[in-house]
Amino acid sequence: MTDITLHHAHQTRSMRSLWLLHELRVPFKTVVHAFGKNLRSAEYLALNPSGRVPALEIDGETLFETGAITQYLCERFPEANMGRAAGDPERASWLVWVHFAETITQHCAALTQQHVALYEDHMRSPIVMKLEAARIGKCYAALEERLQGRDYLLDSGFSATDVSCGYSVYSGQHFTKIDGYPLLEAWYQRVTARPAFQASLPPVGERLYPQDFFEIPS
Ligand SMILES: N[C@@H](CCC(=O)N[C@@H](CS)C(=O)NCC(=O)O)C(=O)O
Repeated sequence: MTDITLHHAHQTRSMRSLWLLHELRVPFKTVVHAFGKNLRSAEYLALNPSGRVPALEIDGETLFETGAITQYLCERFPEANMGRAAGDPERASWLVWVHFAETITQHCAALTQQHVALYEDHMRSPIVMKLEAARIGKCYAALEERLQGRDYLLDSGFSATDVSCGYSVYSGQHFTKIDGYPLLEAWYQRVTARPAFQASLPPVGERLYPQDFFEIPS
């Protein structure tokens, strides 16, 4: 049996890998880290040299970067049909939407920094907040466009693209609402109703984000 350990912090990008592991229905262990200085310990830096989550240990190898973890796991466990292998007609689209997820999340990360890490009002920049929120909006518009005539990001149905971007929209919703994007909203309801997504949510009282939505100052 494959030995898999995911290093995770609640509501962070590692939720993307956690959700995918649940979709793949493979046995794995989870080590939950507090989102803080322990990610800079020598022990953790040996797993992920930038001190970030996730890190994935699998049969003696250690991976970091959610995009790489997604590709690796989908190739390793093809039975769940989460990936589209080289040669598949949807391979290019699969790669694009798996990695587009990070374009969205870089803005979420900037906003998380502003709202969660820079907790004193005078440390925050309303200009940065507005800019980053508007840039998430552009990404939502791209997803809305892609979802024209589709229930999922690929024509062939649910895949790791929906997991990767689904997590991004989950984190983006703390800063920018999706109600102006009807297809995106319907897709988000569809993908987050999945038991694998529900199983990747934090337990009550263990959230990274202290609230559901952060208003951007006007
Ligand atoms: N591109 C990386 C980004 C990983 C990343 O930045 N993770 C954040 C959580 S969302 C983190 O661990 N931040 C901790 C820190 O910056 O100290 C990936 O997709 O895995």
